[in-house]
Amino acid sequence: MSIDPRVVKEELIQIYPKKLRQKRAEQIVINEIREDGSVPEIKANVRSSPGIITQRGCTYAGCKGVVIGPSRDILSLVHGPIGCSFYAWLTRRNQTRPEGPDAQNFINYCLSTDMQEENIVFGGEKKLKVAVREAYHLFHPKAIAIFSTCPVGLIGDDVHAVAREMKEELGINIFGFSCEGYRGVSQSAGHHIANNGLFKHIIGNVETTHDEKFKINLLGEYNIGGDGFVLEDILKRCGIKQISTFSGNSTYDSMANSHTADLNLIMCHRSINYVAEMMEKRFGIPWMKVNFIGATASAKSLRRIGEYFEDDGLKARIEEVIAEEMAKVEAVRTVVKSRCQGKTAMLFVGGSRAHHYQQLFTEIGIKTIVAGYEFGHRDDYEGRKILPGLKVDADSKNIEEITVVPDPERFRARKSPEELARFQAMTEMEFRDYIGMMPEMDEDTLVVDDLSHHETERLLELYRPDIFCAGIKEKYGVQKMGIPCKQLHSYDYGGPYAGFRGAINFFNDIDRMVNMKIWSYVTPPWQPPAKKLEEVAAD
Ligand code: CFM
Repeated sequence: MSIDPRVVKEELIQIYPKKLRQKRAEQIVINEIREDGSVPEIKANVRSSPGIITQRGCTYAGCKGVVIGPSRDILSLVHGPIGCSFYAWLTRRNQTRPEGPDAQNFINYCLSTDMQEENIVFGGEKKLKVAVREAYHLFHPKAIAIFSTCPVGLIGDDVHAVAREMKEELGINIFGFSCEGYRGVSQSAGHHIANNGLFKHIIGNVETTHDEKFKINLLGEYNIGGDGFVLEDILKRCGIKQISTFSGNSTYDSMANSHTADLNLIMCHRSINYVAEMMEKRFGIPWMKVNFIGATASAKSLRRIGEYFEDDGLKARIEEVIAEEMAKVEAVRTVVKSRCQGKTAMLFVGGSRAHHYQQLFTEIGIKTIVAGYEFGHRDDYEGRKILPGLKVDADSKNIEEITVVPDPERFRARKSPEELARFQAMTEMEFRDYIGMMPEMDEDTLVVDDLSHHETERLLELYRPDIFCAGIKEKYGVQKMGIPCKQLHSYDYGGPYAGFRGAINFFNDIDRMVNMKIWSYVTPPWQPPAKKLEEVAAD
């Protein structure tokens, strides 16, 4: 790539007024890997500026839609105007597989209190109670989660008091979330609020014991497009017992029983690291960052699990599974790579995938030239080592930090301090750590936090990448500029993309997209208009 990233950066921000230009200059960084392994500082997890068309969602989306929603038998009840429910209804492709035809599954439903003007003026608590009772009598769920939308906080309805009262009255677990859309700067605040709720109201409630030897929880895996199903299959074949997943294809009981596992594996660090930290403190379960996006990454993650449990039988089974799967991946990968080698990609997704998917592209020879998160924090970019020096701003202080102490009966250190130190010393382990996206990106690539619409257009014009990865809000604008856009939130209609089988799907889908001729027929808006039919005829 011959374009100087410094010139590009200047080009992206020069149109902005001075103050905004300064702010964006700190959110757009030219990557550099220094000798000590550190990377430049990036400004992240700060409010989007007015006038910017951001990709971000709201706190309610992060709490209800992302973290709690995928669990199938917690009944989600939204306290708010109907739009907050309707537009969030089944739009995230989190799949689930109930145990049988009679098992509870509420994912298809959309329950809302449908607040009206009268409730805004006189309060909505009464209406909320009526809705909770009605939902209970219709579905008899084990648990009901109440989610607050913006007006709830503005008018001061106390969803927590209602939840307590209804829990008493109905005798099931009912809890509320103060996840009003405006609570934080993005959906990231909603993740934290949801994590706190999981910890306070669910984890540790079910005491089933399991005899299996290698018990794990998979955290931050939401079964988008069936990713979770692929991983369940791999783990099972390796002989690893998955107690629960937070929260793809999960049930209330499995999450309530998750404190019986011996290791927490974190897929999406951004959305669930709080639960992992709290579980380690209260129950003594260590956590480890894994990545099952990409075949080599999957193999590496499985081997780390083998290392952690230090069992030769387990390690042997893991190697067998890797060998079997890798053979299938390689057959497709080499063909696809021969067609994709040298192409370029840009990735702008959430708080985790913009990093994870770079691995998959690398495996087929596609280079990521620009990437960024919508709502990642500095540690998602630069790695958790920066955490001790991180200033907590007013927006983050808004969210409750739970003080966690060891559970007097149930705390059990899974590994001794010596064992932990030994793991920590193994650089490959990413034990209680996440190295972040930037250390794994090339020098001189651009890293852009909270990308704006204007910047998207300029980047596309300047670099003309072979593929742009983002979401539905960006997709068609990008494609009208003649560049294919892969949705990395929903996977368009495709997937699964996780694990080995997922990698094969991804390679084939990307191969089709970057090599499809149709894009060369699109006239981008900045080029002269295509000739009209009569002009062509006159030629
Ligand atoms: Fe984690 Fe996610 Fe993501 Fe996320 Fe999301 Fe998502 Fe995402 Mo869309 S939990 S941060 S809030 S990996 S819904 S499954 S794709 S933005 S990169």
